[in-house]
Amino acid sequence: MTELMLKYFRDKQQKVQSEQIYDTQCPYCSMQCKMQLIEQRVVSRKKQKTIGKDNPTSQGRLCVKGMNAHQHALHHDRLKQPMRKINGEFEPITWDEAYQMIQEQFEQIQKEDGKDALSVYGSASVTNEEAYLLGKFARVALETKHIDYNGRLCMASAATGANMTFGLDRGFTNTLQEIPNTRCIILAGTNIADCQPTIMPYFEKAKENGAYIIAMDPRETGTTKLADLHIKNIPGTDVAIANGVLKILIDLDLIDHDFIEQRTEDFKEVKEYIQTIKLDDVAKTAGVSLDDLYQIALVFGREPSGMIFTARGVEQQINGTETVRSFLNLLLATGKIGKPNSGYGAITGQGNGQGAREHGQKADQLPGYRLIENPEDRQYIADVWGIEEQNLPRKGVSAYEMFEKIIDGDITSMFVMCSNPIVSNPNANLIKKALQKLKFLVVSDLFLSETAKLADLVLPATSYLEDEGTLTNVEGRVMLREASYPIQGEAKQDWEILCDIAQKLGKGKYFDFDNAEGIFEELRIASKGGKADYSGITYERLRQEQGILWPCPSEDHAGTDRMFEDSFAHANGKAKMAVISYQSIDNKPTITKEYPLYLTTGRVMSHYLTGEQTRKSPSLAARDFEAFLEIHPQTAEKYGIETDSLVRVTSEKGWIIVRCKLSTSIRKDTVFVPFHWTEKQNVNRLVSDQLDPYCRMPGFKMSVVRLSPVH
Ligand SMILES: Nc1nc2c(c(=O)[nH]1)N[C@H]1C(S)=C(S)[C@@H](COP(=O)(O)OP(=O)(O)OC[C@H]3O[C@@H](n4cnc5c(=O)[nH]c(N)nc54)[C@H](O)[C@@H]3O)O[C@H]1N2
Ligand SMILES: Nc1nc2c(c(=O)[nH]1)N[C@H]1C(S)=C(S)[C@@H](COP(=O)(O)OP(=O)(O)OC[C@H]3O[C@@H](n4cnc5c(=O)[nH]c(N)nc54)[C@H](O)[C@@H]3O)O[C@H]1N2
Ligand code: SF4
Ligand SMILES: [Mo]
Repeated sequence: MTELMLKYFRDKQQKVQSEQIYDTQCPYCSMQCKMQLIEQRVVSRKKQKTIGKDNPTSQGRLCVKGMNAHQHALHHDRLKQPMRKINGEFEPITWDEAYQMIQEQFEQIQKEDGKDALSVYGSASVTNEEAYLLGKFARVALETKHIDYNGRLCMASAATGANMTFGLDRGFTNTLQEIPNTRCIILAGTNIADCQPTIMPYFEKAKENGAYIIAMDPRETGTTKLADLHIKNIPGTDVAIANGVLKILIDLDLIDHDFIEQRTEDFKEVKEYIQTIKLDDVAKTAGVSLDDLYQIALVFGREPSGMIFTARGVEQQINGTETVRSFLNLLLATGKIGKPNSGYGAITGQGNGQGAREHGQKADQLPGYRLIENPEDRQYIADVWGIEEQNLPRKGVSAYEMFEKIIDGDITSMFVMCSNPIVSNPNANLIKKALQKLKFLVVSDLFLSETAKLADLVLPATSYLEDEGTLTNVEGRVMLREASYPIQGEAKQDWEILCDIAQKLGKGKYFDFDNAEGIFEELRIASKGGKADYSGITYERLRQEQGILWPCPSEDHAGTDRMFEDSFAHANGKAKMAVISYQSIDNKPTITKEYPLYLTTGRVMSHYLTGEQTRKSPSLAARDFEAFLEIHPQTAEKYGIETDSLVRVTSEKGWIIVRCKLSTSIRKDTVFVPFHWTEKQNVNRLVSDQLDPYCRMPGFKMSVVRLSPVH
């Protein structure tokens, strides 16, 4: 070998030796793409990049957010020590001091204001183990009924709609592998192209195979571009469309009589109501054409298979539950569920949007999708936890309602884990007031978020790179996220923080865990026999089988790829259709002279939720560095608004100032603002406090506003 060759091999070997590979999973959306962080040490500097890793769901693909996720996780702004606020300034303290402070404050508040004065606000971005433990922490360590989580703002209406209709809620009733073979797809209020980009090839393949795709959205998006038919309806009118389509299906006898007879109930009442509605009125209400309604009905009714997907566009409405149910009526009437290539998907949002809604973070819920007001469920979980059933608190209130309770003085302290409610809740001005009013606010986060800034105590949590655990993806597939990256500073895993606090409060024996797997072993038992049964799943199986779809009731059970093949989950095995009126929706916002435009809100590809993480990532922030208002050029002209100028947007609840982006892709009566920015750009200052009566979901997708130029 020549000296030159030797040098080449020496260099190569050195490079390999200084290259570390960490297996992980994207911290963002519900696709939970598997990926690897590759870290190279070049002289004394570290260089990182993230690449995709093969798996059954994302098949090695990554979107721009996943590729750049390490930029926020390794950002120098990461919290590295607990911090206490003294005279308005944060100062670092030790964990022991932090725990001491929590103990003193919590005990004092319990004494002064009662146990239910403590509250817990959780998240669907944490692992199943942490979501499970947080529910137990609230009920067993703090003994409060007040716990809810950010998923209330996300999946609540889809979950309630599916539970009411099918008796069970798993986001997608099938596997993604079936999508390419379906013949007709309705995408209602979902922008998968920007929000779950790595899912797109399944739909593109379906289209290649000849499927007819219908998208409903007041705006043109990457997703509507894929569609054969784009229904550009007025925000909040999707029930009218679903009802109109059902009327045509019934009138033209494009329904599946056998399926309706054998597998559903209440069709008769639905038919009676539907026969009273007028298609002209439906079309006018929704701002769409009769031809479009016929086209949807003819294709969906005639094709042998079909799927309906909904997401937040139709779900984040004050009639979100009913909207979901009106679409499920279409599936049931045409018998397009419980068989190959047909089914329903409520496209999950957050990384663990599915799992975190099953194991007890919700105000009315216990692990395994059990109910806190059901005597048998209470007894079962009390036994698993080793407490008396009568000591298990009762049902609390939803996420936004906890803030109302703070204003009322019923709640005086809050523990927030992995959420930024001041940016993500409706009526953000009230949220700020509420958080400021608390006697003691503790926030565990990666960064000093806008919410954390208001805290009395901030706890540094670990990121996805450092925190092992399971998450349940968009398919209902439980996946194990490996995490071996060295923990930064003194940050701790969220589950470890909960165990430590419980210990300090004298409840250590209920929280005696050394690792995430130990918590998962208890979760398996707690979910056994419940609707979301994880009892057959083990870490070892997850490693070998690359994820398992629940329910999985025993270790020799393969998991459940397709739901409802033989029966639905209600006691009589039937699905319940529902009479859903589009005409009388209480308190529905309507445009007036004072507020002449509809406002809808949502996302852009490069940012995630409240932006706390993606705004830290230079590659992502560079793509969209400020909020904007998408507005039709003719509407802009009407209100004297020039392109790229600043505009004040005002609703009954507040105002914001954002820059205008003129675009013909949006309806003329509607404007759109993404919600990834804070303070004066926080669009949730405009969103009202009305909630869906069934699931307490806010109406993020429809407000009414007026615009004025800022000079
Ligand atoms: N890039 C990115 N991806 C994400 C997220 C993110 O923040 N950024 N968040 C994740 C999470 S938690 C979630 S929940 C999902 C959300 O995923 P989506 O629900 O797909 O996202 P949104 O942008 O909120 O809303 C989808 C579409 O609904 C439309 N829409 C608004 N009002 C209406 C209406 O009344 N009717 C109809 N038919 N459509 C309407 C909007 O114009 C928008 O294009 O995305 C996940 N993925
Ligand atoms: N107007 C409007 N508002 C909306 C929506 C909308 O469409 N329009 N969508 C709603 C939806 S669907 C959702 S899901 C909510 C989301 O709302 P939020 O939950 O408030 O959003 P995030 O930005 O995910 O907040 C997560 C916080 O936790 C931190 N964090 C990240 N990982 C970890 C971790 O592992 N541990 C800890 N302790 N902290 C961590 C992040 O830095 C961040 O500050 O917003 C809702 N709000
Ligand atoms: S944001 Fe979603 S689609 Fe993009 S890499 Fe992460 S998990 Fe995958
Ligand atoms: Mo979400």
